[in-house]
Amino acid sequence: MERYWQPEMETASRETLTKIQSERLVALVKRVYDNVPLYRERMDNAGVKPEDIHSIADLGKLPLTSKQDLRDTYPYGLFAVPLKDVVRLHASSGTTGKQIVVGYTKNDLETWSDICARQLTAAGAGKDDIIHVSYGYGLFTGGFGIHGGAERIGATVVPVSSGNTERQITIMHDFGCTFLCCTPSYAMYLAETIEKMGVPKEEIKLRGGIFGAEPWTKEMCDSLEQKLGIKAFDVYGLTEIMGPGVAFGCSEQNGLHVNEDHFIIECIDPETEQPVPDGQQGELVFTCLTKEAFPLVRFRTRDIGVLSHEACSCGRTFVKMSKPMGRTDDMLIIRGVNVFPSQIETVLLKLGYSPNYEIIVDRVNNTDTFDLRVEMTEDMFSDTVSGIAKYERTLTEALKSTLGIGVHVVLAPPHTLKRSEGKAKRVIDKRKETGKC
Ligand code: DLL
Repeated sequence: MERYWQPEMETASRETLTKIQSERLVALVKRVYDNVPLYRERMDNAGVKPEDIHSIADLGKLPLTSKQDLRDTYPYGLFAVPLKDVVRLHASSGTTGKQIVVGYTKNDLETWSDICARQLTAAGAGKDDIIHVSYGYGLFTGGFGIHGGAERIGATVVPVSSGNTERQITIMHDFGCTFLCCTPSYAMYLAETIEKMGVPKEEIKLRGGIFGAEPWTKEMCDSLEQKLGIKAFDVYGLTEIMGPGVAFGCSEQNGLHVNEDHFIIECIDPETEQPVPDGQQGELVFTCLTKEAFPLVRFRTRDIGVLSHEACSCGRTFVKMSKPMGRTDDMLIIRGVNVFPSQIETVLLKLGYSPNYEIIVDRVNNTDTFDLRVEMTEDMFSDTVSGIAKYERTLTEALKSTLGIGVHVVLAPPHTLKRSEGKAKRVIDKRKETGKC
């Protein structure tokens, strides 16, 4: 049976949602025009005044905002309230450039806890649950975000944060944790470590998990459910917009509901910047309707997804976005072919490999090289040399038929590739490191 945290919003009619979004958009545009010089300047340049925005139908009149705008205004240039009203700062990791800083007022933190409470409730968590949070606590939004939601629903929160994997298992076992929140790659590592430590599966009380912060496939979800004996739910978010909870998975386990009373989502063609229809892939763009400290307008996420307004069996009316298949900047172009790491993960899991892999791309004599290091399972590893060569051939062929491009596969012994305690780093693009592209 599906439960809701705020049913009046989560199941509101499209008409009500449109009305709420329109009212909030009008107020937002006025707020940013009055308080954020960059927005005022952009709107003036585009010849748009706050009075021109009457409803969400006018959204397209507003200029788009990019990650570069956030970097250019570092650290506080896009804040819409004085710093004295900001009660918390978080920041992005800065792995793809200069880090960006985001702020929250007291009300913003309340909203954040509510949307994470919706997520946890949709996953079936409640007061009686003991929630093990292994997302990093700190400037990363994962730990504190989910933590706020877990406290809001009255659950018992175990703020373990990331790292020290064996200790995490001991805590999970001894404290009787029933829900796990971390990246899917770390959940996989935890599952592997439970097995390695010889902890009997029935002594681990987990029944659900909320995983996100990185792309993960349906196959990875099935595998996690089976290994940990849980129901696994997706959660999507990004530092710039709020952190975890911007969109959340429900009992249908197919797509993520966007919290539309707080965020407007658009899906655009990244080249033409025009909206694409439901069902068609595009770049996701978010507008923060209610945020006070750091409200972004039409922020280009670079995440690629698909929207659907079809009715969901869980009863929620919020639009659904597909699992983001990656970011435009995660997409590799190898010998002219577009390759997403998630396509490789799907093939690996279908063929029974573990989701531990490394993609290494380089350019030698003006030609791209494409290597994939994959760990064998224990069973594969104990096979004969010719048996292993056969696995290698089968995998190479399957990848070629999915990706449309040849890849050099190297099978590594089990447990030899580096595990991640947060977001997994799957790609080593030496062309970028050496300035060859
Ligand atoms: O990863 C916030 C978060 C924390 C989300 C915990 C979910 C759980 P950033 O570090 O700013 O914030 O990274 C945001 O991660 O633009 C996506 O590319 C990716 N991402 C986040 N969730 C998912 C997901 C947090 N469920 C970036 N599936 C986003 C695929 C995801 N990619």
